[in-house]
Amino acid sequence: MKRHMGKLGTCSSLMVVAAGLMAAPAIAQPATLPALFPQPVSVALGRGTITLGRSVVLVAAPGTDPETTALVRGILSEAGVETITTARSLPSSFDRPHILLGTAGTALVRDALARTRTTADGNAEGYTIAALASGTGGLITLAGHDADGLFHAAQTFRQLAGRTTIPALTIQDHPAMPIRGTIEGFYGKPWTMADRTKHLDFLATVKANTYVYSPKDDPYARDRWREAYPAATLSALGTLAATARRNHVNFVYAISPGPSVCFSDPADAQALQRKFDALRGIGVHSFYVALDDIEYTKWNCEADKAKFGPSGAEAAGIAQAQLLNTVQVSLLARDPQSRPLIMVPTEYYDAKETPYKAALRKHLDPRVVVQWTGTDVVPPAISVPDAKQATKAFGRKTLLWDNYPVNDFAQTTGRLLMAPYARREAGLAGELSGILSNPMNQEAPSRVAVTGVVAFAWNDKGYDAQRTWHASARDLAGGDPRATAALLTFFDTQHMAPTFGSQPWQEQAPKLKAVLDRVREALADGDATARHQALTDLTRTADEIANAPDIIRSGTVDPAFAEQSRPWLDAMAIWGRALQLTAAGLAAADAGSPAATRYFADAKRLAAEAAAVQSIPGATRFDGPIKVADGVLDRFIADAPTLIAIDTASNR
Ligand code: LTM
Repeated sequence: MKRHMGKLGTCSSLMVVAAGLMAAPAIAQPATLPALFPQPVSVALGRGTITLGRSVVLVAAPGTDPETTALVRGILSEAGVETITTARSLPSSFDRPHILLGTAGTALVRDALARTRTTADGNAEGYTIAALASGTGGLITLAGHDADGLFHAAQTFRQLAGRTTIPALTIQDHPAMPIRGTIEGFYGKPWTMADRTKHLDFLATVKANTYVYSPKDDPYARDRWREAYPAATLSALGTLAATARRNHVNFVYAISPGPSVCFSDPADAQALQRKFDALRGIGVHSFYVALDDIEYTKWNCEADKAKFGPSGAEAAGIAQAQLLNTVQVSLLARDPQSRPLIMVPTEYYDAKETPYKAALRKHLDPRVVVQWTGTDVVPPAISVPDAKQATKAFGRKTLLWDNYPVNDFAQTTGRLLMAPYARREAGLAGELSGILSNPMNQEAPSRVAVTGVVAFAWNDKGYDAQRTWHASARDLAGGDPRATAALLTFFDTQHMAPTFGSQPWQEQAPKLKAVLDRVREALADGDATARHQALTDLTRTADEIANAPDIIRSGTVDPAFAEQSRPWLDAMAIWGRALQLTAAGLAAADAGSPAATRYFADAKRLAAEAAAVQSIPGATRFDGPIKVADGVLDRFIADAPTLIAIDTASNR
C-alpha cells in the first residue's frame, strides 16, 4: 500500500492537515488498536501516532541478520517511504521516524527499549515492538529475543506499516507452540516447486516456522525410497531449502520407507542414511520418517520375523522404534545442528491405548517427535483432554498433524475446503508441541486455513477464527475491500468440511443458508413488506455470487488463487446466474406475473449446467463434479417454484 503523506509526525499535525482539507472543526483522531494476525500476546497503546512519510532513518544493531534488514527496507518502500537513511546510533530527539532493528542482547536495543520503558520479551522466537511518537518523528524499535524473533517482529511491522499511521504502542509477543506450519502430506498431484516457493514466502508472513516435504506421490520418497533423486530434483529441493532458510522456516524432509522396508536389514538403515546424507548435502538439517498408511501386521521380509518374532502390531511398534532410534543417533552423529527426528506412527488416528502404542512408547527414543491426527483421521474437534490422552499414549507431547484443509479423500471430491480453522480448544498449547496443517492440492486456496492453523498455534488463547479468516481473505485480495468481500462470498460456498464419516465437521454455506431461510420464512408467513425485503436481499445475494468470480479474477487477488480455483469459479458464476433467475422468478410470482414460469425454467437449466462442471482432471486425487454450496443452493433453486403459487391466468 503506497502512501505519500509527507513528514506528518503526530496526531496534532495530521489534525491540522485534515482540518485544512475539510474546513471542519478539528477533532483529534485517537490512536486505535491495530488488528494484527496472529494475535500478539499483548498490545498496549501509548500516546500519539507516527506517520512514516517519505523519509525515515534505519538503524540496524550490530549482528542484525542482513536479510531481516532487507525485509524491513522492502516494507518501508512498500509503505511509500522514498528515502531510507542509515545510522549507527540513535539521536537524542527524532525529527523523522527512526526504525531500530536488533536482538535484545545488543546495547542499542537495550537503550532504545529503556527509552520506551519496555523490557524485551524473553521467549524463544519472541519479540518486542515499541513505538514512541515524538515531535515530527518517533522511534520504532523492533527487538527480537533471537534472530527468528526479530524476523517475526518485522512481519508484524509489515502489518503496522500498512496503516495510515502507526500508533504509539508496545507489543510483547512470542509463540505458544514451538512448531507451526504445513506438512505437504497429501495424496494426488504434489505441489510444484513454484507453489512451494510461494508457500514458504507466505508461511513467513504468518509466523510459521516449519514446512515438511512429504508428498505421498513423490516416488523417491515412498515407493522408490531407496533410490537417489535425479540431480535436477535434488537441486530444486536445495533451492527450496534455501528459500525456507531465508524465511526462517525449518525445511523438513520426510521419507516413507514403510511399504517395503526390512527393519532388521542394516542395508535399509544405510539406505535411509544415504538419502538423508544427500539431502543434508543440499542444506537440509531436519528429517522425518513417515509410517502412516502402511500394512504393519505383516513383515516385508523373513529376517524381521527371525528378529522380532511373528508379525503383529506390537512387534511392528518395536521394529519401528529400533529403526527410528538408529536414525536419530546417526542424524546427530553426522550433523550436530540436526533437529530431532519427527515421525508419524502407523496408528496415528487416535490416542487409544494399544499394544502398538505401548511398544512405541516404551522403545522409541524420547527425543523423537511423534505426530498424530487427533481422535480420528479427520476429527470433528480436538480438545485439551484429547491431547492429554495422546501425550499419555505416545509418551511425550505430540505434534498435531491436522488433516485440514486437505482434500484428497473421497468425501472431499469436487471441494475446496475454505471454512475458518475452528473447533480446536484454546489451551491446546499446554499439551501439544505444535500443529502442522495438511493442505489441499491447491496451494493458494490452502493459505486461508493454514493462516488459521498457524495463528492458533501462535496464540491459541487469543485466536479468533472469524477475524483471522477475514484477515486471510484480505491478504489474498491485497487489501482490496471489494475483492475481500468477493472472496468471503466464495469461501461461504466452499465452507463444508467433511470427516471420513457421513457427518461434516463444518456446515455448508452458513451465510447463504441464512439468507435463503429468511426468504422461505417470509414467503411462508410474511406480509408483503417482509416478502419484498427478503426477495431484495435474495437478489443482492444472487448478484454477489454471480459477480464474485469476475472480481476474484480481475487481478487484485493473487492470480494463483484464481487459477487453482478455476472450475469452482466457473461453476459459481453459473450458479449465481441460476440464483438471479430464481430471485426474478420469485419476485414475478409474488407480483402475480406468469413470467415466473420462464424464470424458473431458465434457472433450472442453468443449475443443471452448473452442477455438471467437473474438476480439472488429475488436479486432485478424486476427480468429479464441482460442488458449490451443495445442499443449500441447489435445494433452494429446486424448491423455489413450489414456494409460491404462479398465477398462469394473469395478464398483468
Ligand atoms: O493423515 C495421515 C497421517 N496420513 C494420510 C494423509 O496422507 C492424507 O492426506 C490424509 C487425508 O486423506 N489421511 C491420511 O490418512
